[in-house]
Amino acid sequence: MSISTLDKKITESSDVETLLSEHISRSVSKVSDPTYELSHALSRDGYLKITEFISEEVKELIRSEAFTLLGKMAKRRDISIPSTGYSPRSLSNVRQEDIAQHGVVIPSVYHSESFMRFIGMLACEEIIPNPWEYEKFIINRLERSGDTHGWHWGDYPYSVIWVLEAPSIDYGGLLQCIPHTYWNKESPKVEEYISKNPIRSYYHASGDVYLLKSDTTLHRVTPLQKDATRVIINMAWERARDKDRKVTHETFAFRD
Ligand SMILES: O=C(O)CCC(=O)C(=O)O
Ligand SMILES: [Fe+2]
Repeated sequence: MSISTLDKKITESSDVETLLSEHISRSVSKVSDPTYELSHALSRDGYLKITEFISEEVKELIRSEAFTLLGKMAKRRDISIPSTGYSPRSLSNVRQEDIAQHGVVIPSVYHSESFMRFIGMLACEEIIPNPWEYEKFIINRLERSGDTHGWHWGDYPYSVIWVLEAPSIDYGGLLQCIPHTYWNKESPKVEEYISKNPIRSYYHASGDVYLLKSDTTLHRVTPLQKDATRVIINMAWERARDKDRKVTHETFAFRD
């Protein structure tokens, strides 16, 4: 089935739900010990690649919606953020409220029961949609030489990053992570963490999807070495047990 046919067919979130849940069930059943092979790796590294658990149809639907939204609503940002040690954000993005208003597939995947259950299974705790609307999802595009999403932590514990398009490894745009680090928003000590800890670097190709323990994993996307396009969607969830906690939003400057 072509994507445009699929696009027309998917008018209800129940269709996305079925595509997601069938593929997740099939692929999880092939893992002999999910707790050991997946959850343990996530808690050790703060990172887990989950590409194989996501259906190709869902990836294509997400990709086509994201590129349509980018074409109409991308906003360029060139700022640095004090609460993350003045690290840079040099990229374009589509805001949560534009995705929520004009998108169908991205909000449906975000709210999918089977997808949240799957992420909760990997995290070994129940997750819920973020109580704060504006950090539920965002589309980010690096596009010029030097573009980067600088060092930061997430306000919420679990993020899934869908890499929709990425250049080859020699262009840069790598994810770098320092797991088991903690964000003090008044004194982030980013340079100290970088200088005192091993940094893991991960390359992602177009179509890769990964889960990040983003509140306790200091991370960034390295600068592009040349003009190129790297597009991701970030979806973020809260822990069910923290549904009433107070969260401040210092990085909103690049989401408004
Ligand atoms: O682009 C990536 O791979 C990471 C994105 C990210 O860290 C974020 O959106 O907060
Ligand atoms: Fe992040």
